[in-house]
Amino acid sequence: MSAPNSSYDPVEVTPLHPDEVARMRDEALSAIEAAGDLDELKEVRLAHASDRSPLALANREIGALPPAAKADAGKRVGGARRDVGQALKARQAVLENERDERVLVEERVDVTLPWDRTPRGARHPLTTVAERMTDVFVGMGFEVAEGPEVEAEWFNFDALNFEPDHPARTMQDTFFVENDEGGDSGMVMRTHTSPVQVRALLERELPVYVVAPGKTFRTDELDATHTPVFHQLEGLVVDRGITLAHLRGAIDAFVGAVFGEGLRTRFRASYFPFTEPSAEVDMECFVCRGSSVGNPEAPCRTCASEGWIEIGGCGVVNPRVLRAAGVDPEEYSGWAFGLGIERTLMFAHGVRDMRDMVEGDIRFSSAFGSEI
Ligand code: FA5
Repeated sequence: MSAPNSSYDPVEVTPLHPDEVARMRDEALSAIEAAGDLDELKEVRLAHASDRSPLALANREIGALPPAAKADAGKRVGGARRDVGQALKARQAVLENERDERVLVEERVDVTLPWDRTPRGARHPLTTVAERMTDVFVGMGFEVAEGPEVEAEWFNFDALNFEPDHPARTMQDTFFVENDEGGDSGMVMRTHTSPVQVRALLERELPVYVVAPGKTFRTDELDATHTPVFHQLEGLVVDRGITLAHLRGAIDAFVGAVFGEGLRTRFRASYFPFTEPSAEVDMECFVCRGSSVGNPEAPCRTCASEGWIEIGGCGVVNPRVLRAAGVDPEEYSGWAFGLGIERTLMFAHGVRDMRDMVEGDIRFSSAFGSEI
């Protein structure tokens, strides 16, 4: 191995010549100063401060110098690289600052601009009325029960004491559900919420105090007072010592809460296979309070001058229904009611035509406010 070349002059090594080092440094500093944004500065950093930059390559030459020359050359190149590093750092800070200020201006959000240009939706009044009706009974201690809309014929009819030839089972009233082969599936679109009575009795411990709001289906034509898809609120109480007087009290409380205090109610004898005795529930017309009856001078559109408005059906639960649900009618008795929710909405808010409720015109819902 030969001895180090002691006559080696670093000044003669071109990249280490003071003028050359100064030139590389000045070139780097002016490139840094000229960088207009952070991307350009990144390019400059690569060109003048990376491992392949002229100053880095010059630095490598120092290793081959004789020891005596290393310190001087190292100081020169190291000083130049330090100047470049500091200049890069300073320029980086300036450019980042400029970028932040630009972003603040370009991405400015004017919080004073109107934010609700899209009209707010409104819940359908049927939903809010159904909830209000339900709440009245929940306030009295009732629980909310549910059942399926596609219901077994047994729950919809048989368990409720509908004879196999009952007219309500025929195609005029009921949407029957076909099986995959197009035959009888034993399922129907429930024609009322009364099947929930049987489900509640089978699923719950006695006593039972439940209300069941829900969708029901009948093959009725859509007209001003009927729709094929409508809603009912079912009520059921089964306990010891229950009488019609309790039913009357619950209905009066409901009418008072939804239509106004002090309105009278009456039961008109009727027939449902699942209640005995059965009745239609009427309430006093809350518009004319009966003053239009026999008074052609002041007719009432709400009750057609009859003084009374029908709001649903009710009755004492037929012992056959209790037996079908495994309840001993000797020990327990009960009553049930079914109120039409569309009818309640019509009367409570003066909606004249049921078709308005189903056509989905947002202006109809909006008229009731955006109650949520
Ligand atoms: C029934 O559906 C019985 N399940 C009610 C019942 C329950 C009686 C518990 C006894 C005990 P009805 O078919 O009368 O009864 O219907 C009850 C209410 O539903 C009607 O008063 C009416 O408000 C509403 N309703 C019936 N058919 C339609 C229809 N096509 N469109 C809108 N509302 C209807």
